[in-house]
Amino acid sequence: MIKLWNYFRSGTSHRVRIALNLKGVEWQYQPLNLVERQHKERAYLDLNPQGLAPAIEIDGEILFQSPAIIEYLEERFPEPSLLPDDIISRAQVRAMAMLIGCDIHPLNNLRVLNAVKALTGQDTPPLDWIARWIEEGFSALETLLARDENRNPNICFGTTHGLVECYLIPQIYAANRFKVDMNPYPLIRQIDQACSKLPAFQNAHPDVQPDAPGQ
Ligand SMILES: N[C@@H](CCC(=O)N[C@@H](CS)C(=O)NCC(=O)O)C(=O)O
Repeated sequence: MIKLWNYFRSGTSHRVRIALNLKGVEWQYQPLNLVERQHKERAYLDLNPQGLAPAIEIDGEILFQSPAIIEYLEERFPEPSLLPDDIISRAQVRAMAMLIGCDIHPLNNLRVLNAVKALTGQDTPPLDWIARWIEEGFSALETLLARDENRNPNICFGTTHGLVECYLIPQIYAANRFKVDMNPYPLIRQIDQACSKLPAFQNAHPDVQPDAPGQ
């Protein structure tokens, strides 16, 4: 059985949960409490020396880094594919996903937010810092979505949910959590609405994970 060490509210964990669910594979939840710093405990560092969520046990191996995990899932379980068929479209889809995975998420990660708080002397989340990177990335994504005349309006690219949604939906969750104004992004909001009706996304949602408050 596939095991995923993850935390309900972690965006990178949420990505992998969506990818696993879109692939329709069974997996087991291994909670890793980031607030209690379980990701820095010896037992987890033995699995992932980087001490970040998530990590996955699959085919007798331990993998970490969510992009590497998702690429592995794509190759290991090719159907349904998270990527379009032709190589230019694949590169375009990866660019949309990386716009979030490389250029929004890392700047708003827990340890970066803690560093910003320490540098500024603030003891609350630096909301303007968080919004700045989300707004910059979402503006670019909204432009790409608007330019694409061939996509289904409920989907980021083409006609099936895939890699971009794995990255986008957790980033929207974070944007809402940190009260970022989503009004300027109607195309992104429509995709979010559409995904929220599908079991693969519903079952990956932070609020329904076993380690979420109230579960
Ligand atoms: N590039 C890594 C980033 C992993 C990452 O930053 N995970 C966050 C949770 S979303 C984490 O473990 N943060 C704990 C910390 O910053 O101390 C990936 O995509 O897996």
